[in-house]
Amino acid sequence: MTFELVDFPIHGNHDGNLIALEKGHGLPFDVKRVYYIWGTRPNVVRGKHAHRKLEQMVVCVSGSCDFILDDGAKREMVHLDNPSKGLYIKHNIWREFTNFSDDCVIMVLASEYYDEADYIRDYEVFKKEAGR
Ligand code: T46
Repeated sequence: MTFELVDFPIHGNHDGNLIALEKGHGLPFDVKRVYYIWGTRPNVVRGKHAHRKLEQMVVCVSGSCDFILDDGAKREMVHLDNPSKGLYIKHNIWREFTNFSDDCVIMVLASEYYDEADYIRDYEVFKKEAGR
């Protein structure tokens, strides 16, 4: 399965915590785009697509949610509830995410600019392209 849960080093002291991400230090790619998601109702299921090229680092900076990741052969669920952990999702992985807490804020660092042509929104097409 081409995803990884990454532990970020925390620069913490009595004032609180800080995490810095740089290419090669927590981030495996150059960041071209950042977006964040909040205010999603608990039972909504977002995602339901894969990407042909895009790689992303997903950080749940507040609250919690569940990511379901699927490589066409196997499905795994990852619970995100810690801003010091990043979910690194490579290309060709079907993702769905749901079970949002009221205070859930997800920040996503992306390796490419937004491009609708990079999305695979049909599960059968995804499986075919992934060779499954
Ligand atoms: C992903 C998961 C984790 C833009 O205009 N620019 C952007 O950079 C993005 C990401 C979205 N949009 C527009 C496209 C749609 O009209 O925002 C709207 C919502 O996007 P979408 O339905 O794709 O959102 P999610 O939450 O299902 O998926 C997003 C990312 O699109 C996707 O790459 O992996 O978050």
